[in-house]
Amino acid sequence: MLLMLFTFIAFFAAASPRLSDDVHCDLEYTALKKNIRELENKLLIGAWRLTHLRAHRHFKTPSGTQPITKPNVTDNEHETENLPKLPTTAGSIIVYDRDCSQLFDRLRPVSGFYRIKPKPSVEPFLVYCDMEDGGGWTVIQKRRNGRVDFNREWADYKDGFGNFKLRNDEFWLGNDHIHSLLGDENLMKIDLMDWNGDNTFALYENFRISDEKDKYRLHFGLYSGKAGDALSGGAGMVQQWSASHSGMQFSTKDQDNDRYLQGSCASENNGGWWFNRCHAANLNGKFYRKGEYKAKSDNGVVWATWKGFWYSLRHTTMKVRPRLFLDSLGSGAGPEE
Ligand SMILES: [Ca+2]
Repeated sequence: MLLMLFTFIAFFAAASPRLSDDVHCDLEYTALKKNIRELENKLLIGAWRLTHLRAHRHFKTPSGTQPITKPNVTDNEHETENLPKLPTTAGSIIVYDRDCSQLFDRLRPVSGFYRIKPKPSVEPFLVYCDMEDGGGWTVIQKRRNGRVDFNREWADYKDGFGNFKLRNDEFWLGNDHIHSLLGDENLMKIDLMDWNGDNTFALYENFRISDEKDKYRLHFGLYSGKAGDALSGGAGMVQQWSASHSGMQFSTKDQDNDRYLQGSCASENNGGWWFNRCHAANLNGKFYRKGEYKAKSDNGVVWATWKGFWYSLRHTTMKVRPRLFLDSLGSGAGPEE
């Protein structure tokens, strides 16, 4: 019995350093692999951003003053072919961020266009990340200058349209992309600017849309902010009955899913939106180059609780990030009870 015990102890003493060496080695190998993957990611994103900046002439040569410019290239002629595409093949070392908030947490990059992959089943796609205003915002809609026509059909609103290269490019991210991006616990911020340069905003908790089968029906939670709760249709019960966007399906000029039986809100209002009968907010409306406008219907870029139905806004941004984003950074509020 003693002999057996002795043999066992001797065996264990001989084997255990080996075992712990192996485990240690494995751990080191895994950590090293993770480090390499992170560095490779940083390098690729850095190289991509550099080329992106250079292509848009914000890049300065090391000698200092002369930005790199290309002859005969205007802002409207985008140079997508020069931008290296981040790899999208399965098994590639690139691990895409879920959204701009995750990218912000990881790398603190500047605002710009980045590829994200909100869900494993979704192909990566390009989004504008607003890394200011607290950072980590994924932008789903932007109006700036009226260069992009928003009076489009279902397929365009489904897939997304506009330009995805310059800081002030206008776009709709696409209902499929928006659907894949919006989890339950998010915060949607809508930034608005009028033609005097005055700004305001609206915040909605848990903004989300259903999938195409349900015509991208709109859901949102609590409102806060200064622009007024136009998505709920305004102050009065009557307005809310006809203009609340809560629970409405998406409509475009070729797919009328609104509650206006006599006609098509999307056709009258020149854009795709979650129309009721018809709206108190339509950020995809027609872009007028002054604030106040006259037309047969209130078809401007409208946020009625701020400027009324007959004022078309100059800048709009719809952007989203996880609701608990600030807490993950350490907002100073301490842990939730
Ligand atoms: Ca209708």
